[in-house]
Amino acid sequence: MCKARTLYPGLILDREVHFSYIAITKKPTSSIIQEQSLQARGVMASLDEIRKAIVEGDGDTVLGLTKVALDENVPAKEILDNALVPGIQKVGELFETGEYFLPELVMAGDAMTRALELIDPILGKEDAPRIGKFLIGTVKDDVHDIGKNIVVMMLKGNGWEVTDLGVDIPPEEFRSAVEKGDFNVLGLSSLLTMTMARAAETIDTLKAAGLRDKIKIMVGGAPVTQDWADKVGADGYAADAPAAVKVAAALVGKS
Ligand code: B12
Repeated sequence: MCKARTLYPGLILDREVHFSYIAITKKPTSSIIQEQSLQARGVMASLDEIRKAIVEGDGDTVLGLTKVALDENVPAKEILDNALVPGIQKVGELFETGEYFLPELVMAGDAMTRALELIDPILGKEDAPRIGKFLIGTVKDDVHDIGKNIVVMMLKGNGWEVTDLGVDIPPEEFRSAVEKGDFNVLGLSSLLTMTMARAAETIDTLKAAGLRDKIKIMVGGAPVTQDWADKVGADGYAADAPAAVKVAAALVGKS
């Protein structure tokens, strides 16, 4: 099905890399439309190869192929939505079914992070006017940041100015940033059931400091639900980055 063809002999990677025309069968309709449009523009880089390299935890290949795709003018958003995110989601499934262990997670996470660093500045330039200022971080005791970074990139790509505090951020640091800045929305990311409580503590800290009304608060991360968001008094919840963009816009009256 895939007609393999070497395009960039000068590209140095640590394993043999071949590029394929994108197969347009056995795929969801949206993906087919997407890839047909890529073909129409003569783009050869295979999003599927990038996805597979994420699953294999092969950071050098992910980086090399992502660079090629960008050189071929594939929009950063398409690389994110159709290669990087599906790749890391597959890794999560393999971990949950016991086929992958921690080392594979670390390698895939690292590969994903390297690609995100590459496309981040480009995503910020690809879109829309400024909507507002968004402050975000992963809560204390939690170092997961892949999902948060995707949220950040999609917000930037949709006109937000984003300040990312990073991971393992204590409530006090969020409080200080909210106090000093003029942010419209605060996003709290928690990936562990245990660290959801840290998000709730952060909201309480803002309340205690009299800052709760200064900012809208969104919570997210795999274990977080709308019910829980309501329970802890957040203004918004989103299950993924596209939804986060919509909810954030609605919170500042720009939906
Ligand atoms: C990659 C990964 C890691 C990597 C993280 C690398 C990194 N830089 O982030 C490493 C190897 C470091 C890691 C470590 C650990 N992990 Co881990 N990890 C994962 C894994 C496989 C994928 C997470 C991920 O990136 N998903 C892909 C992204 C795109 O999805 P996402 O994070 O959910 O983000 C999306 C949404 O949630 C939302 N979102 C995210 N943040 C926000 C914020 C806001 C404001 C909004 C609105 C939306 C939003 O939008 C995002 C984009 O669409 C998950 C399994 C899974 N299926 O989630 C386990 C998982 C989260 N890890 C788990 C565990 C247990 C751990 C460890 C404790 C393992 C250990 N024994 O040491 C440590 C904890 C370290 C710590 N203190 O934080 C468990 C958590 C169980 C639980 N419910 O508590 C999971 C669920 C695996 C499992 N099934 O057991 N992990």
